[in-house]
Amino acid sequence: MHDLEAISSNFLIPADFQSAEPYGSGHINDTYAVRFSQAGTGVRYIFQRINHHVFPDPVALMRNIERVCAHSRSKLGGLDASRQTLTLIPTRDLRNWHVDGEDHWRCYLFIENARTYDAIRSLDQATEAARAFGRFQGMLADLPGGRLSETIPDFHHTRKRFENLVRAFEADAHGRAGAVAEEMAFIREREADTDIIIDALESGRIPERITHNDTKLNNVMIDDATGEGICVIDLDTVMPGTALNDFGDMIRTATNPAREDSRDLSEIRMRPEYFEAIARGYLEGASGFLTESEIELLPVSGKLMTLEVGIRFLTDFLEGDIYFKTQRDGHNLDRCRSQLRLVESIEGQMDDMKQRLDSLTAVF
Ligand code: ADP
Ligand code: GN1
Ligand code: MG
Repeated sequence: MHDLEAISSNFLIPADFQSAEPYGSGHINDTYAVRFSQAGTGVRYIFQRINHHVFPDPVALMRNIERVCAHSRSKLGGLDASRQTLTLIPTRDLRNWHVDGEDHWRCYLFIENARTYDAIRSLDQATEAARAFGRFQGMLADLPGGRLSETIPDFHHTRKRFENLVRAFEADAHGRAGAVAEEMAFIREREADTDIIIDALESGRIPERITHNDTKLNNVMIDDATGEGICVIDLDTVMPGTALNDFGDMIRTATNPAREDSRDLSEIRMRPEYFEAIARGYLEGASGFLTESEIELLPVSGKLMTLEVGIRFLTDFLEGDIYFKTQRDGHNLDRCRSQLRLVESIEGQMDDMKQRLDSLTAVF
């Protein structure tokens, strides 16, 4: 726990500190909900310490976020913009982040009366989340000011993720390789899949776009009253990418009824009606900018993103749990196993997904 009273005193918040608590279930940053009294009324702000092991250049990252927030705000107009896009609170020296030794801190308005979900609850929620991510991509299509910085190079280079896994397995620095033979075999059988998106991008078959790159369900805030997907959050990885990574990660996180780290593999599955709900929302939100080649690859993208994240969880398990936050022994291995189970489930339903997508694209 950090001293949030001291940290928050560096930001231009005209209110009195009351309390702070760790918040949310993100795997990367340290997030706190901090409560203040503002002229007698309780208000909350979100404070985040940027994980500088994961993001080696926090200043470049914050410059990206400044541009993305300002552009989204200009697109939304005045009406309710502070609920539909993240709003950075400046520091007393008028920057959008505070440096404390090695740490970089930022502060956002707390979006109240809305929440994120770690596991999907309904078909409507899936459509709403996907629509929000689709709209977000649409808003950023004409972002001025040149290419965004790559906050993590090769973030979705699935082939390189595979190679890192093989290296970690061979090095076996923590003596865990013996426990993962089955998982390694499963992933090696699918090695060729790791090239599909990268090849499509490099050959020019699909375009580079500004994408979110971390479209898991709990990175979109859902309004408590209306159920609408109101605000896309967790903007650290907004950078050049492909629409397929964004769509695929929604399939990974919003078709499966179970949580990402569930140990009960029997409850893990891709539900095709949820695939359809996500595709509908995304196609509506992305309002016609997707190319035919992108649409063709949508069904397989869910499998590829799930495989990629499974590879990353297994790599981290082998490397001693240094990247993703963990709450128990074997947590990353449990997460990997659930992802691989989901890959299998998706593989068994490719035809069903394609048919559903065909019926939808006939309408759009
Ligand atoms: P991480 O990169 O660690 O995943 P996130 O930026 O996703 O961090 O934040 C973690 C959680 O904090 C989110 O899932 C969400 O529940 C909550 N959160 C983040 N930003 C806000 C905000 N501006 N208002 C309300 N809740 C927020
Ligand atoms: C991390 O930050 P969070 O929890 O939203 C990770 C994603 C993974 C995800 C798996 C910067 O997302 O890439 O897909 O965990 N973010 C980063 O749950 O690595
Ligand atoms: Mg997050």
